Parts: sequence; C-alpha cells; structure tokens
Amino acid sequence: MHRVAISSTGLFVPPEVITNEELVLAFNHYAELQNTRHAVEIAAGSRAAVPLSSIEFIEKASGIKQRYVMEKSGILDPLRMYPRLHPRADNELSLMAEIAVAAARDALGRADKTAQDVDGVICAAANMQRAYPAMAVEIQAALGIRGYGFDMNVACSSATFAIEMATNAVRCGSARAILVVNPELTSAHQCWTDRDCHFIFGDVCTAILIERLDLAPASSFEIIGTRLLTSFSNNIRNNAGFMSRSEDRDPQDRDQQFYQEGRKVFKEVCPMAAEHISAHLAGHGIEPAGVRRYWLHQANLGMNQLIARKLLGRDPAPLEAPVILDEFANTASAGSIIAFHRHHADVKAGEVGVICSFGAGYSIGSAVLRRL
Ligand code: CO8
Repeated sequence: MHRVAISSTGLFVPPEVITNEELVLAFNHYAELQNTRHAVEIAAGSRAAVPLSSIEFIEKASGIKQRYVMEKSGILDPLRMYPRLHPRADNELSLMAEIAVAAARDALGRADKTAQDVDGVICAAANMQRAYPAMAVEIQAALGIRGYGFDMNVACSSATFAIEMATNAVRCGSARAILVVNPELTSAHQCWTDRDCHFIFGDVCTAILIERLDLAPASSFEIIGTRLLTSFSNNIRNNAGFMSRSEDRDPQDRDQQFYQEGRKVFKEVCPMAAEHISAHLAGHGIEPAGVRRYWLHQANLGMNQLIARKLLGRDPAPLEAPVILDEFANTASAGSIIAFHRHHADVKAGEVGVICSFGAGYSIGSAVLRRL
C-alpha cells in the first residue's frame, strides 16, 4: 500500500460575472413582464403573481454577492432567462471538457507534472453534458493522458467522493496519479426564473492531482483518511434525464431543472455534516479544535458558520473555515476545492485540515489532510 497526497489543485474561472444588482434587475424585469401578460388570471385569483426578488434578501439569506458564468446575456434577458450556449460539432472539444482541461493544466503546472505522470482521469460533477462517451475520456485524450477515465456524479459531493476513488486507486498501486476534474456548468441546469433559488449557483471548474506521496512535491498534503455518507432525500432534485423525451417532458418544466426545499436542506444537512466530520476526525484521534482549517462546501454562509460552530463550540475565525461563496456562489462540487485552492498556502507542515462537501442525495464526503 502506498501513502497518497494531494500534489496540487487547479482552477478555471469563467469569463463573465453577474452581480446581485444585475441579477435582481433582470429577474424583476422578467417578473413584471410575466405579471403584465397574466394580469387577468392574477386578478381573478387563478394564477399567482411572480414575486419580486431583492438584493438584501439574497445577501442576508446566503452570503452570495456575485457569481461567474460562461454566458450571461441569455440569463439576463428577461425574455429568455437561461444562458446561450452554442452547440459544438462532434470533432470540436466540448465545453465541459474545455474548462476541465484548463483547470487540469493549472493543477499539473503547479505540481510541475505532465500528462505522462498521470494514469487516469475522473470527471466528477453534478451534471454531465451528455450521456456518452464519458466526459473523462474526452478530457483524458485532450490532455494526452494514458490509462483510463470515467465520470461520476454525487451532486455537490462529487469531488470528495472522487477524491476517495482516486486515493484508493493510488493507494493500492493501480495508478501513480489520478487527475480529478469538477467542471460545474450549473448555469445550464439552474432555474433562473424561480425567485427562491435564482441567485444560488455559479459556473467554475476545479482540478485535483492525487498522487503517490513518494512522487508528490515536498509541500503536498497527505490524505490521511476519506469518509463518505449518503442518505436518500427528495429535498434537492432535478428530474431531467434520458427518459424525459419518452415522458413527453418539456425542458422548461420546473422539475427538469434544479429544485429544492432549501430550509429543510439547511436544517437536516448541517447536523449531519458536523457529526460526519467529528466522527471522521475521531477515527484518526483528532479533536475538531485541533484542525487548522475547514475547507467546507460553499452553499450558504449561515450553513458553514453553523457547522463550524457545532464543531468548535464557538464562532470560527474567518480563516478557520474560509468563505469563497461571496465571489463564486454555490459551484456544486467545486466549492470546497476552490476554498482549498485559495486558502492552503499558510497551512504549516504537520498541521491538519479537512475538506468536506455536502448536498443532494443527501451526500457528505470528507478528506482529512496533513501538510507535509
Ligand atoms: N428575494 C426576496 N425574498 C425571497 C427571495 C428572494 N430572492 N427568495 C425567497 N424569498 C422569501 C420567501 O418567499 C420567504 O417569504 P415568506 O417568509 O413570506 O414565505 C422568505 O423570503 C424566506 O424564504 P426561505 O425560507 O426560502 O429562505 P431561507 O432563509 O431558507 O434561505 C436559501 C433560502 C438561501 C436557499 C437557504 O434555505 C439555503 O441556502 N439552504 C441550503 C440549500 C443548499 O445548500 N442546497 C444545496 C443544493 S446544492 C447541491 O446539492 C448540488 C445540486 C446540483 C447542482 C445544481 C446546479 C443548478
């Protein structure tokens, strides 16, 4: 058995930003157009008016101030309200693969590694662009990596579940290094016309290079343990799938995009995540207070503060559980990896940190790391 490390991470940031001001302006314009069009039914009580959104609510309820997206003009067009993404020919690199390759190259460069040092690619994300061939195989080919690639989806926990898959492959010797990529094009499956969730998501891609410790750079993070948990819930769902055509579904049907019971998710997932992290740390003989940094899933600021409070018995200092969702919003599986990417340089040799993600499923995944 080999010891395993995170050698590096990489980040692709999409080219366009939508601030809360722009988002709410477009949403409220959409709401007014809808309410004017359906004024008679609304007055007769046979249809509910679309309520207006507010910047104050969004920032207070979530902590989100802006989000990056691949294409914003379609999202902000009150007659459209979703991105304009152009189909590509089969012989062109697909969009998900393109952003994954960019993040992967960033990760490889930071560890001073090349495609020849890697034996496999796992594409782990909340949605895949197509059914087949696997995104990971296209990404593997574009990078020139030998070996194998496969896709996996555990919604917001996809990255941590993939870290465990990659760690096991490297630990048992079936690969020297695995590249995990998390291309999250959330804007394509977000419901931008639902006031309760139109502000939640952003696009991004992260990459994680998981490598045999004896081959990894000197200041890598050893993966001393991973732990996964799932518990079925309908509170976060998206019913779009390969049977939608046969079910005569319209892609605009509300259940063919992301929907959730946000408050129930908040109440149920916070205690589960705190207990999961405590139990994982206890398994390694580590007290929650002995952890230098928690790189938590980035869905909601209040959620992260509550989980950190449950773990520490007090409010966390800003850098104990760093926040990136103000800038990126919820980027599904990539959030905790962005937090790690942006906030690991000051962790000292011997200090411990925890990456933890949680979301639809429900699913929770954690990795306990020690800096070399
Ligand atoms: N502007 C003004 N008012 C609003 C708005 C708005 N935009 N939205 C809601 N309100 C109103 C509501 O109507 C409600 O009014 P009333 O009290 O009169 O009924 C009031 O504000 C309070 O509404 P909520 O109870 O809904 O508000 P919350 O305080 O619960 O906050 C949140 C809503 C921010 C959504 C919060 O519940 C939350 O963040 N929960 C956690 C959700 C979460 O983490 N989900 C994880 C999903 S991610 C995942 O697993 C990956 C899925 C795959 C990715 C999909 C990509 C598209």
